[in-house]
Amino acid sequence: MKMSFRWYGTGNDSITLSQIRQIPGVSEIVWALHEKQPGEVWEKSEIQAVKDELDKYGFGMSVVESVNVHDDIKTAGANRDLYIENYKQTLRNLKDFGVKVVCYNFMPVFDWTRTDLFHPLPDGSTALYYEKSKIKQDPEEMAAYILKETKGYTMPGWEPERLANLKELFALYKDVDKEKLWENLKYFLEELMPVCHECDIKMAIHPDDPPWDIFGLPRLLTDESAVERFLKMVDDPYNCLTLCSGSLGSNPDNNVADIVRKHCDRIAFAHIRNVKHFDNGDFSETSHRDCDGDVGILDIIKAYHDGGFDGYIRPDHGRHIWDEKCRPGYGLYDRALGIMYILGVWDMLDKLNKK
Ligand code: DNO
Ligand code: MN
Repeated sequence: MKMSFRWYGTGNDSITLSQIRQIPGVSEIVWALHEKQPGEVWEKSEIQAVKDELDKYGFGMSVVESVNVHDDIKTAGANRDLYIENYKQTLRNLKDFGVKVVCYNFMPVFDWTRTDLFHPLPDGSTALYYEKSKIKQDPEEMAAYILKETKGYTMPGWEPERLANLKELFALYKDVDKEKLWENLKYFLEELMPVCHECDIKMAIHPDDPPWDIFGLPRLLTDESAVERFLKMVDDPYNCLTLCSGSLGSNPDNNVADIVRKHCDRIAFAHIRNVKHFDNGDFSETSHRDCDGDVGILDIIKAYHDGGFDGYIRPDHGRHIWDEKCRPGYGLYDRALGIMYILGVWDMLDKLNKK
């Protein structure tokens, strides 16, 4: 297992690489060229600039999160083949810098969705929160709500520029039902697989978050049967998962540890996050400690350990604690605590196994 930490880049993140270096056990930075639009080629000179920064602190750059997928690829739009060619070129460029895993998602229009980015918890910290009753079925109304509630912060996919074109974005998906979306995902991956083999880069899809349809848009990667369908659909060792315990774990019916036990060899990247469920389907993100949430963090870590997981792992979102001002879910302190929790469990399992 290789421990990593997501970092948004100098000037784009409140956290510095020298701070991250002081968290025990982190060898890799999970990075991206965040200013790139979906469909654009990531140029070698731009990747080199990130490498130069990471090199100063001895960090690897093996995992990219995310190379976002253009809506034309998701909808089989007019320029899909052009954007797939660009994606292939990006993979070839990333290969030269030792990238081994590319995380992406295939959610229509939006990336993850919450109704509150700084929801107060009883201990005085705040966390990302999803309240079903606050989801407005009309996306325009939802966009206005999000812009007001998020107070200048954005969730990925919810950037004001995108929200301004919401009608056009929804129009692109009007004939794309779940089956069509599966077909488009298959087409995309079958095109990429030969390049993944050539470059030794695994494509690792992130599950949908929350793992159910919202705003009438279909979502695919929502439960164990969908994960199985996905892995069989393109049955290739380079077609992998970013298994996010918090995303799948927001649905109480999903048993994430079971998925790890069954598919450990196809998980290239593990996101560890805990979530607390409420009876009405609302959920709150919590600390990584097992008893603070409901996803079964200890079982999940044990399943990775038992499976001999040698991929990349990172704490996913954390709470906002100790008055930290940071990107929603991506502060330094609670994610560092999460790392120490994960490593504590992992080291103990190592030790017990050696006896
Ligand atoms: C939430 C995060 C996501 C993830 C993207 C991947 O769980 O891990 O924002 O980065 O969905 O494309
Ligand atoms: Mn995640």
